Amino acid sequence: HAAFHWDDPFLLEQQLSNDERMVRDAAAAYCQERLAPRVLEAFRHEKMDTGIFREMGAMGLLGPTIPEQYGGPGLGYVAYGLIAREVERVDSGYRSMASVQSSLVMVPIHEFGTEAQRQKYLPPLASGAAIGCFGLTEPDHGSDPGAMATRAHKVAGGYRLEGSKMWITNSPVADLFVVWAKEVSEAGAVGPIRGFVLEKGMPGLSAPAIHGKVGLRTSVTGEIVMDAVFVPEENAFPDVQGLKGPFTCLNSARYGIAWGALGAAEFCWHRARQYTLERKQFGRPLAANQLVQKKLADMQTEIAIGLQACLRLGRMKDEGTAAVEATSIIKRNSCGKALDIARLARDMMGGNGISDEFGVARHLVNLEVVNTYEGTHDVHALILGRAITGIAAFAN
Ligand code: TGC
Ligand code: FAD
Repeated sequence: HAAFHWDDPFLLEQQLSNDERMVRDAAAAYCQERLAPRVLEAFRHEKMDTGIFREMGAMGLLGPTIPEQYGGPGLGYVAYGLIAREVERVDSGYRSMASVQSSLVMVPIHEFGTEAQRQKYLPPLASGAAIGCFGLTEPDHGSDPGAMATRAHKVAGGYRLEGSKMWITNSPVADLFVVWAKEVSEAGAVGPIRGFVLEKGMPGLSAPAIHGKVGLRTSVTGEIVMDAVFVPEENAFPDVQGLKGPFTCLNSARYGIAWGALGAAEFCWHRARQYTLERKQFGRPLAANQLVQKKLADMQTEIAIGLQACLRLGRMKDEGTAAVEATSIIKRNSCGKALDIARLARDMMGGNGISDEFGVARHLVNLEVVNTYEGTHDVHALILGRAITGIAAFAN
């Protein structure tokens, strides 16, 4: 009968195309050879290396789904997910840097930008010469971005942006800022949410860093402060209006996170397996204990099933059959399960599990963030609850 592969029980490997495997292998080699050796110091000292964008760009890891004419590699969504899994196997902060650039900055410029915006901004973003960030969340509006207070006042030749964004990945090092704001007409009427591309150096624009994060310390996070920033008309997305704009970007980023979080979970599971095989207590390996084996089996089950769901949604996205709610299922499931797995692995490694040198505690605190951003675990439950019942539990 067929052999059982403990680390790939449903033979995910066989369900990938040759091209997808090649992309995955190249991403894995880069992540293990170049990112893994830097992660401990970067995490300890909150050091974010902007050179990583250029390295990733040179490897074709930024904007994986963006067509070649704009500098991207023009890959499918499964390849994109496989890249996210390899990057996050090393650290969620590195995956964050890449997913913001790819899904939250390049996707909206490609989908909603003018041809001039695509040609100007996408090639430097794909190569990593330019760094992008995405400003939706505000100090007083996180899960409910529709209530945002940032305003784009229509003025001659463009808009005057006023407001501030909070918890913005990459903002302190960003060259380009995709910012969402409610348009206000010259008569003072508040209109729909619009998207704008701001450039570093515009008068009135600043992006102070937020320090003291206990997780995601390899990725820099900041505010975006807009004090009467003039943004010319040519920097506005011409047609997209309402939450559809930012949510279209989130559909792509949340999907990548679902793969990525399981990459982090796989790291923790493999580490706990290795550790409990090597560590002896009471005269035998920890892995010889039933309680330990049950935990390893629970981890295997959640990871194997979760990855199959990610692969399925990737194929649906490539075919054009993916409803947005399906992304909520896997974003919520992958993040919640990865967090549980990291906690279990941390516990199985005893005191050493607390040391940052073993990587598991780092993944654990990172995954607390990943479970919160891009829609919290509970907000995704409410999105699904609305789809199941027809009743929006978060609405007034
Ligand atoms: P709702 O009534 O649901 O929708 C308003 C309009 O938006 C459309 N829409 C979508 N369009 C495309 N894709 C989606 N997923 C969409 N979801 C909604 C919808 O069709 C509607 O369009 P229209 O034309 O009818 O107006 O709006 P709501 O205000 O009731 O939504 C509530 C809720 C909870 C679903 C939503 O606000 C939500 O998802 N909140 C979570 C906020 C969030 O995810 N923030 C993420 C910030 S970015 C980030 O965290 C980056 S971290 C990245 C990293 O470092 O890796
Ligand atoms: P809140 O919305 O205040 O939620 C607090 C708690 O209340 C959560 O448990 C939530 O589930 C719960 N809750 C909220 N509403 C309801 C409800 N109706 N019913 C039941 N429970 C509810 N944003 C960006 O725009 N761009 C970025 O690049 C970005 N990067 C980030 C990086 C980091 C490190 C972090 C921590 C956040 C980042 N975010 C970013 C912001 C992130 O998306 C928000 O933190 C997230 O959407 C939650 O919003 P909030 O923090 O305001 O929490």
